[in-house]
Amino acid sequence: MRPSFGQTRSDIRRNHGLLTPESHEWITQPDWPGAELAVLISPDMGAKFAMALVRSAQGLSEIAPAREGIARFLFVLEGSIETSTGQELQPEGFAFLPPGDSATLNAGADTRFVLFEWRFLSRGALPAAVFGSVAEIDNTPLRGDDWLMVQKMLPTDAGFDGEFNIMNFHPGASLAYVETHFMEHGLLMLDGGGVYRLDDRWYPVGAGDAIWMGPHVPQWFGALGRTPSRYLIYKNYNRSPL
Ligand code: UGY
Ligand code: MN
Repeated sequence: MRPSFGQTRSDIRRNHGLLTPESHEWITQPDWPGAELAVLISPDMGAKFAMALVRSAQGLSEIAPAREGIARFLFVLEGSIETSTGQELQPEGFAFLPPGDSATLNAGADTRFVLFEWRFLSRGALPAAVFGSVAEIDNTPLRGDDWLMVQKMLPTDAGFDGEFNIMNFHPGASLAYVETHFMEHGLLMLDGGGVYRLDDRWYPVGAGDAIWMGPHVPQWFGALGRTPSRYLIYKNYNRSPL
């Protein structure tokens, strides 16, 4: 598609959005010196969380913790991030930082990562920070189907108010049914591609595309091609609808 003719695959609707690379708007922010951010999902569109791509050519130093009450999840795409608490994240490394976590962030040159931020819903004691790497996380079949494997990056206990998973699709695999649920999603395609059904639309998607799925939006994915497809997906889990 030729962006120069005013076209894009990005499509923002009432209850979902597809955000494709050719329409990213890279901005600077006063509290992110050295970084450029493409904020793909934000409460302005109806979401209850924010999701951004962050890139830094020359590296980042001492990025301040999130604002009061806000949790962060970071997922490294390229380069490296180091926290002031001594954790180092390489590509496919991730960090969950609960509200109040005092770690500052540093990044090496040519780093790209995904940043999620949301107002944390605590049930008593806040969970501790979590650090890990996708390669170390168990891959388990979803509903017994080993063509669709899930890696859960965060512990599943009730102290967490959301989950961050990697969904791994064998070529030709699909979600078993069209899901509708009150929980939201923020998604980044990591590899491969296929067709994503959102509400009453079917979108061709590939690596680098991001999706917002609002509450109750009918959703389904079918993986196409000869290589596996993978996506990173957030879900505001462990919540009551009321
Ligand atoms: O966990 C989920 O709700 C997930 N299966 N949804 C999705 O991939 N769109
Ligand atoms: Mn879902």
